[in-house]
Amino acid sequence: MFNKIPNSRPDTPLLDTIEDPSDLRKLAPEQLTDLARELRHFLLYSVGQTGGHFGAGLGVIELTIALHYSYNTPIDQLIWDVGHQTYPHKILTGRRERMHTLRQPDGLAPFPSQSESIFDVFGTGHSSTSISAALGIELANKNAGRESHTVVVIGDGAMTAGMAFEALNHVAACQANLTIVLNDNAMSISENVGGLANYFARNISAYELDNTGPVNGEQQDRDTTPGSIFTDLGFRYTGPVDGHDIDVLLENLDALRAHSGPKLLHLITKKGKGYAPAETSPVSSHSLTKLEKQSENRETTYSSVFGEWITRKAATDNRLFAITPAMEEGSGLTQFSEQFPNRFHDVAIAEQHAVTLAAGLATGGAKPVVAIYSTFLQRAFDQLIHDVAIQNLDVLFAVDRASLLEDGPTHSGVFDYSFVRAIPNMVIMSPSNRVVMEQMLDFGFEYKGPCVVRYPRGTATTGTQESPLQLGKAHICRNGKRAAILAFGTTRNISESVAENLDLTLIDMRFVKPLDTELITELTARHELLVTIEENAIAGGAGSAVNEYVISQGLECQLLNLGVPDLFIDQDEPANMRKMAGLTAASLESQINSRL
Ligand SMILES: Cc1ncc(C[n+]2csc(CCOP(=O)(O)OP(=O)(O)O)c2C)c(N)n1
Repeated sequence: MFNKIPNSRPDTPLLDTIEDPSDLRKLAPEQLTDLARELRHFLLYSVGQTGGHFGAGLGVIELTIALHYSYNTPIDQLIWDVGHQTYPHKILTGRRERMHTLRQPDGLAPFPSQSESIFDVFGTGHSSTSISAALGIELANKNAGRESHTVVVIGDGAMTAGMAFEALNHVAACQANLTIVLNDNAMSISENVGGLANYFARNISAYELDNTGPVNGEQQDRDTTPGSIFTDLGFRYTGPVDGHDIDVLLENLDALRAHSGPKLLHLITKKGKGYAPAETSPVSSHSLTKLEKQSENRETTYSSVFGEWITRKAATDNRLFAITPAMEEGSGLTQFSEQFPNRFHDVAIAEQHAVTLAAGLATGGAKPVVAIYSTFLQRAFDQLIHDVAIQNLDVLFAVDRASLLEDGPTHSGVFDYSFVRAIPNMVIMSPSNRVVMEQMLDFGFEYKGPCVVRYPRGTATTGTQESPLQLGKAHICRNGKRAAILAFGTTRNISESVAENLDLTLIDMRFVKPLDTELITELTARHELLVTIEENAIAGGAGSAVNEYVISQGLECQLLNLGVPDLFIDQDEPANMRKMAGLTAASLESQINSRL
C-alpha cells in the first residue's frame, strides 16, 4: 500500500523491460505481482506530475496486466469504456516514456485514441459506448474472416446507461463472441446509484458470504443468484471474482476464451486500490490536480455559484427538484443533496432519462432543474426536442462546462448554442459574471417554459448589479464608434479592454435566444461593423443567429464572427485552446482593426 505520491521517478526495473505487451508476455506468471506494484508506483508518480484521472486507473492495474498477458493484443482487441482508466494500459503499450506529456499539446491523450496507438482500438471519453463499438468490431472481424478476440472493459457506473443495455440486448441477439469484463467497484464518480448498483452489491454480498462466511454473524441477503440478469439475457456469466488477484484473473480469462458466444466476467475491484488516500476518499480521488498546482486557492466557480443558488432556491420553493446524471460533485450539488435528499435525483449515467424525467416532473407540476455538462447534454438532444420543447414544459437547464476544456474534444462544451438554438420554444441565456448568473437562474426558474443558462468551467467573474434582466434584452456596456462588439457569456470579459482601446460599442448580449433584435437593428444603423464573440462553434452559434437576423431584415452592416472554428481543438490548457480559437483580446483587436 502506498501512502504518498512520489516526487521523483521510482525504480521500476521490471516495468522498464516492457516496451509493449509482447515483452509482458515473456514474464513468468510469478513476476506479475511485482510488476503490478511497479506499475502502480509509476502511475502514482506520473499522475502526480501531470494531473488527470486517478482512482479508476489504480483500480485496474492487475486487470490491465492480466488482459495484455492473457490476450494477444493488439491482434486481440481491447475496448475500454470511458477510457479514464487507461493510463496503465498506455504505460504497458509503448507509451511509458511519454506519460509526462499526458493532456498536453501534442502529448498523450487523456483517453484512448485511435490515432495515438494501435492498442487504442476505439476512442472514448463519454461513457457506455464500449459494448456497441466492440460488437461492431467483432461483426466486422467475423465478416472479414479475421481470427481474434474482442474484449470490453466496462465499469458498473457506465453499465447504468441505456446505451450499454441497448448493446447487451443486441449482443445477445447476435450471439456474438464477445467478452465483457464488468469492473465493479460500486463507484461511478460518486457512489453508483440505482437498482442495478443495488443488484451488483447483492451479487458481491453473496460472493463475500461464500468466501468469508457471515461477518459478525450478520444475516446476508442470499436471494440473489449472481449474474442472473446477464444469464437471462443469454450471456455466460462468471463471477463475481477478485479483480486484484492476477492468478484468479488469468485463470478466468483463459477459461472464458475457450467458450464462444457472449460472456461476462464480473470483477470486484476497489477504486484507488493501493494508494491509501484514494481508497479512503474515492470520490475526491477520481481525478487529481498535478502536485505543483495543488496548493492553489480554491476560488468561487460558476458551478459553485449554481450550487449555492439552487440550495437557497429550494428552501423557498418546494416544487424545485434537482437532477444530475452522475455529476453531483462537479455540478456543485453536494450541499443540495444533503439538505434536500427527497428532491435530489442522481439518475446515474443516464442523460436521456434525466431530461425526460424532468419533462415528467414538469408535467406533474414540479419545477425541475437539470444540472448537466454541455458535452453530456449532446446525448439528450432528442429528449430536449421531443419531450421538453414540443410540449413547452417548464424545465430549467443549468448547462455547465460550456467551454473549451483541457481534456480536449471529447469534453469541450462548445456546441450547445448551436444545437439548442435550433429548437423552437427554447430560451438561452449566458452570464458574463456571477451576479448576472444568479439573475439568470432566478429568471429561468420563474420563466414558464424551457430555459437554458449555460456557463463555463472555472472561476466566476465578480460583477455588479447592472440593468435588470428582461427576456430577450441585452445590456449596453458602453457606446463607441464604428464597430459594436456583441459579446455572449464570459467573452464580454475579454472584449472590455478592446472596446476601450478602440473606442467601440460593447454589448453584453445576455440572451442567445430570443435575441435583442431591436437593439441589433439600431446598432446596424450607427455602426459599420457588428462583431460577435462566443465560446461556441461559429457554425450555427450565437453569431450565426445575429447574421440570420441581419440578413433576414436586409440590414446594411458588415459582420464578423469570432468563436470556435470548424475543427476539434486538441487538449491543452484552456487558455491556449482559446488562443488557438482566436478567443483572446489580442486576436479580437487585430481582427477588428483589419476589418475597419
Ligand atoms: C455520457 C457520460 N456521462 C458522464 C460522464 C462522466 N463520467 C466519467 S467517469 C464516470 C464514472 C464512471 O464509472 P464507472 O464506469 O463505474 O468507472 P470507474 O470510474 O468506477 O472505474 C462518469 C460519470 C461521462 N464520461 N460520459
